[in-house]
Amino acid sequence: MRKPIIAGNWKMHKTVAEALAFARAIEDKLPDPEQVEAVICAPFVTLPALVEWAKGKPVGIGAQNMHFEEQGAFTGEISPVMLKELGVQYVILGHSERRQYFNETCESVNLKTHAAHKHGLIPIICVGETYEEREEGQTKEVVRSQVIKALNNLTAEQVKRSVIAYEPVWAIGTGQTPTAEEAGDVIAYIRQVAAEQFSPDVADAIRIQYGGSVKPDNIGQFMQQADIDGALVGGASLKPDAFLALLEG
Ligand code: G2H
Repeated sequence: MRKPIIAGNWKMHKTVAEALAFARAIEDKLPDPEQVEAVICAPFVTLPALVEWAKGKPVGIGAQNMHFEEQGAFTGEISPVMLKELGVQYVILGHSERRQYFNETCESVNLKTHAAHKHGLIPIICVGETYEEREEGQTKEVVRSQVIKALNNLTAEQVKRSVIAYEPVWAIGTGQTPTAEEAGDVIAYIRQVAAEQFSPDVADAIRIQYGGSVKPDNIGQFMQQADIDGALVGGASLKPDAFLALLEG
């Protein structure tokens, strides 16, 4: 049985003070970690305070990006070693905003995925088609290519510990979503790709989230799909009550 994983992606929102105010508002209401894995992926500068706050609480803390090198002349970058030292457990890789605005490629996502596993971080690997690709009927082809490249040369055990987030680019922050059935169909296809690339056993184990305009009032329909193991949520994860409602599914 795959445990659902609900991750908030705060993007470039919240100062340290705002992050801690959010944390205090949810800390007594977090759900049973046996039922759902709760994760907050926050801006780098808030991570030390959030990791400290989260100690002993049923919530994990993640970053939203990192470099694949351990150190070096990469001005402005953060390495997996630095995240690990802080006690960060997860890292979002290949979010479409990074692919679109910061030249993230399938190759760099693969290097980062290897680096995450080397340092014991759980990668949340984002894939998804643009509006034009969907209109041209290329969704599965695009997603297949992104998944195969991201997981290239990982071990079966590493893939099993990875999380994939299927986020159609046209659904991000727009209020538009595919139907739950459409999202479930693409996610079942991603599982099939993982079975071909690795094994049915690996495909059964890897958790695959849906992301893109998920809100408390639509998460339930996505979670009812057999192949959807959770959600990566942006805007709706910024308010404590909404985040708690998302964790309830
Ligand atoms: C997609 C998602 C979070 P939102 O980027 O990863 O954002 O829920 O605001 O569409």
